[in-house]
Amino acid sequence: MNARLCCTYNPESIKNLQIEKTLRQSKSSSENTIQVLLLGSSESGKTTIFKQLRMYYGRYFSQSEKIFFSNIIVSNMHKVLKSLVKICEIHSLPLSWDFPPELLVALNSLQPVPSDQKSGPRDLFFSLQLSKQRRKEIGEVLTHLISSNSDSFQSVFSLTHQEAPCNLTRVTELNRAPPDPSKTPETAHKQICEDVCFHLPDNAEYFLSSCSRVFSEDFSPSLQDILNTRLSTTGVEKVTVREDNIELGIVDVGGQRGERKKWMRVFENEIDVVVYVASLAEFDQSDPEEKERSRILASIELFDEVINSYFSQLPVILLLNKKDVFKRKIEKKGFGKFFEIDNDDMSVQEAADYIRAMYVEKREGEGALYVYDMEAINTEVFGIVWKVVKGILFEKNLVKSGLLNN
Ligand SMILES: Nc1nc2c(ncn2[C@@H]2O[C@H](COP(=O)(O)OP(=O)(O)O)[C@@H](O)[C@H]2O)c(=O)[nH]1
Ligand SMILES: [Mg+2]
Repeated sequence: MNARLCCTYNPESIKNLQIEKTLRQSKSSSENTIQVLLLGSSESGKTTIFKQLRMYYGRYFSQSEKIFFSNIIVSNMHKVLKSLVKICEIHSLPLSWDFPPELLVALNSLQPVPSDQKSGPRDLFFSLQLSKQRRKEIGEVLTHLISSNSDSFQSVFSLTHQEAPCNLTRVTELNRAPPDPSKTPETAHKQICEDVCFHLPDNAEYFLSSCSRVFSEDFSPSLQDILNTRLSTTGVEKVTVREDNIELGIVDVGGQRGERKKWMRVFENEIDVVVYVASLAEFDQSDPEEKERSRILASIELFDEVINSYFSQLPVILLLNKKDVFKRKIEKKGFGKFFEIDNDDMSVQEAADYIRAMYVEKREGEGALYVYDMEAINTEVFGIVWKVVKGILFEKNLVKSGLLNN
């Protein structure tokens, strides 16, 4: 089965094959290994956790990785500004395009990657080999755009739920009962896309307030900058660490919904524990891959598949991530109305528990389920949660080597 599926691993098939081989070898060569698979829908925070893990075990980022991330940050900032401009347009907030002539050329050169260029990370708008000069030009354009529109951009961040860049009635409807996508007429679909999906990336405020620093001559990304970057994962990444004579292999996968299912089959027999990462903060969004579906229900459905079919025998650790964004959203927008709950005074923890229950009730299989709230962006919180998770993983290793009963 693996050999057949490998054909689809393009463009990273060789690397992926090597990782699979390593997974199988480490599995057979030692009982003192635990293979952990990070799963979850896109943007839930898997790669952020993967980065934190690297650092936790002293695998710091090299100079060339820092250069790579500093370019991703430029791309992320560009994306943030595009979303901000779009939201301003939707809400008729004034926008100034009054650029000094010397900046106009640079502004006009900020073109997206042509849509027919399918290979490579799709959300990169700039070459990863940004020259100093190019970086400077982009910096001047983005800085000018931000400073001349700061009032409107600030208004976007402080929009209340009535004006928020999502259609409340529509999201509530999606959260209650997702319609059959095949029955959605094209026009309605278009309408939903326009209404529901303009949410700002989670790193918007962070990078917007870091603009002058990011474009300074001697910028080198800090750990916090790297954790805030967003680059959709293609293929598989694996890190292997050793602690207390136990080898932990942690695998981060990426890709679209269809791809994820293939990966799950590939890893079915190789993995000991699944860590499912779910974003608490997506309750007010539609699914970016299928705009006519609720994003949170799509994640719960994927979780259902993971724990009740592909990995039904395995222990699953559910990490409810992005508690910080969740808290901010609830304070601004409330929670109950998104699920037609009569009480719109729910505390942050009550709301988190409500989402937790939606996931937990999917549990049918025999394997254990552990659930923790998480803030992957926060190294201190990550450290606390990881210690608990590690305890579970190490206990599983004892079970595997026959020292404990399951
Ligand atoms: N504020 C905040 N942002 C987060 C958190 N976890 C992840 N992110 C951000 O969410 C975006 C998507 O995260 P990523 O790890 O790439 O998601 P993946 O697709 O599941 O790998 C990135 O910009 C991260 O910096 C969190 O707990 N809080
Ligand atoms: Mg990822």
